[in-house]
Amino acid sequence: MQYPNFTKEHKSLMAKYLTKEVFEELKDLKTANGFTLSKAIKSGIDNPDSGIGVYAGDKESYDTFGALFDSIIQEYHGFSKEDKHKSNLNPDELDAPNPDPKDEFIVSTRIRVGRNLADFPLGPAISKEQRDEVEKIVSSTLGLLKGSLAGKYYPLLGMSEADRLSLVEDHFLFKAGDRFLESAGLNRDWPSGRGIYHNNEKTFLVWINEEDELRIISMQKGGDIKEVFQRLVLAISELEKKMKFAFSDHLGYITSCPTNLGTAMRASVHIALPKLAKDMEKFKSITDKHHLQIRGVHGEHSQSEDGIYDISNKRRLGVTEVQCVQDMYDGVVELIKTEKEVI
Ligand code: ADP
Ligand code: CIR
Repeated sequence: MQYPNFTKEHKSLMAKYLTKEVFEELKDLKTANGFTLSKAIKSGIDNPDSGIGVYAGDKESYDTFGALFDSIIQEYHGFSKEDKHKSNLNPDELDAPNPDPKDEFIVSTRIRVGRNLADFPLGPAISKEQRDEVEKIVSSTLGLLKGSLAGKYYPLLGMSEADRLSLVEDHFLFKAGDRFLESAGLNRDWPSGRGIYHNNEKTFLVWINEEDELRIISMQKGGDIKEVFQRLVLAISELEKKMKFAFSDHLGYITSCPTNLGTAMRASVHIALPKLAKDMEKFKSITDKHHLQIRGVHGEHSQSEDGIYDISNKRRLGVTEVQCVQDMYDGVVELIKTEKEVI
């Protein structure tokens, strides 16, 4: 493998930190699952507009290719090689009374975590047989859930195109054909092994074998952020009794994209801020202060519609789950206050 031909358009953290020296050190290394540097960086090379540009094939990738991953993790999360991740999933420690009880601004709230099974490679290095096995293990385990978490698994294989599109449009299901995931090898054998589990109300959902083997999701209309967190915590604790997830004391929950390490949590609201949207500088100064990210309403790399934005925590590693949600909550309170003040 030759040193990549980076252009001016390659702006990812991978392009920034893959110096010739780092490349020479890592170019011939391979993990036990056969994952290599060239597989790890392919997405960032194929997609010059990547922000991160790198994926891991297994937990071992974070050690083997540490000379690259550590710098990216340090810059994105402000988390050093010596730091240890901390967890706190106690909803009693979250201070989050509904910031919008009249439903004037917040359309919906969603909190998700990524998880991967400890005994399998991550999606970029998994084989079709292993992926199908993960689907079987996870969907049958979900089938054991009771009460408010009880639901049904809908595999993508055999789902009508109309049903799939309506689940995507209504924000319940992942999109197909994401070019970043495509280059990372995460769309191989599509749609086999992929699917969605949900309860009847679609307030508790699990995506199987998208970017991570599980995305555990709690969501509902309105701004009762604490209720959404409580449901998620219940689901995580029930699933942890039945499955062993990939985890390290240093990096927390192991995910295929380094931005998701640690809590693997993204807590978001869809919120209407049409006035603030006309002053992006002010908007961004508030989101930056609270460590938040702005996305469009159809997920990452989408545009906003009708002044409605997806606002979520940016920090996930080295902060607890409660802090991730608190970051989002505190920022949303300030955004609503400012939106009301703008004439
Ligand atoms: P992820 O949350 O896994 O990082 P995306 O940014 O791609 O992934 O979002 C996945 C889906 O979740 C998209 O359809 C998006 O519109 C939806 N979504 C995210 N936040 C909310 C929210 N607060 N309310 C409703 N849907 C949401
Ligand atoms: C990029 O580098 O822009 C894409 N690979 C996405 C990175 C962040 N995505 C994420 O949180 N999963």
